[in-house]
Amino acid sequence: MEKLQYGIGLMPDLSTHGHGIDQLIYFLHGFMLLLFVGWGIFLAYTLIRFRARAGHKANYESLKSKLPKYAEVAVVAFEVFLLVGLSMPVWNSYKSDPPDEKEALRVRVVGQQFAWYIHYAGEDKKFGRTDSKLISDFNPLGIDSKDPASEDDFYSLRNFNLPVGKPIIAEITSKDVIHSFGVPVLRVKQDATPGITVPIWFTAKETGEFEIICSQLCGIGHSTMGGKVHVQKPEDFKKWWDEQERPYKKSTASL
Ligand SMILES: [Cu+2]
Repeated sequence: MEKLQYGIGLMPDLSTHGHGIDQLIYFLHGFMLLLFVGWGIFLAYTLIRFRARAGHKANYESLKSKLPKYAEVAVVAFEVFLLVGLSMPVWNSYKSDPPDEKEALRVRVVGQQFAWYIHYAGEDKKFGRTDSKLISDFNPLGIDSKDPASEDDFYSLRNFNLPVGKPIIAEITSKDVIHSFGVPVLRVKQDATPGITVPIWFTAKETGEFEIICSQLCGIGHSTMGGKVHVQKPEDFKKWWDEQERPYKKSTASL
């Protein structure tokens, strides 16, 4: 794994869907830079041109009447262009292209103050039933051990292992307050809201260890609500997967 270079600009994009998002961010920042420079020059001009001089009185009225009406219309039109012309196509191309369910690895990502749990469905690809009433220190996700689908389920805390090149569908939710699941290098950011599950998807292009952050101020420990994405080669991921303990597995001895 090469060390990531964090220089000027965006973090490296290691996702397959991030290109349009990056282009939009660069365009908007370029545009804001233009505005900043333009207004800066205008401010400097007015400071010099209308500086206090003996015999001159301040005039508060004249600018009001001189601002042409079409300037306001132009601002609104440009904002509509940004939204409809640039943002919406990027959003649409991402949201209208979910990966094939059969191909993808589906996980649940559950936020809580102040950590992320990753719930894997196991070989049956079915998540065991969850119920908030079953949540305890020993069962942080409230997984119902009586549901047969939970037998091969397992979860990890703060560590999200996934295979490189495989589409991932992550169902984002929260146990307590609103968090936001963010993985900057995978161009992933989604609010985690209690009672609501929102699926997102992405495919990692390179192996490595990358940061998970909470992108929504969620309480006193918000800044510590991190984690790691471990993008692994398929064979390494398989090895990791096989090594995971299945806490809800009924031991054959008790049957
Ligand atoms: Cu949070």
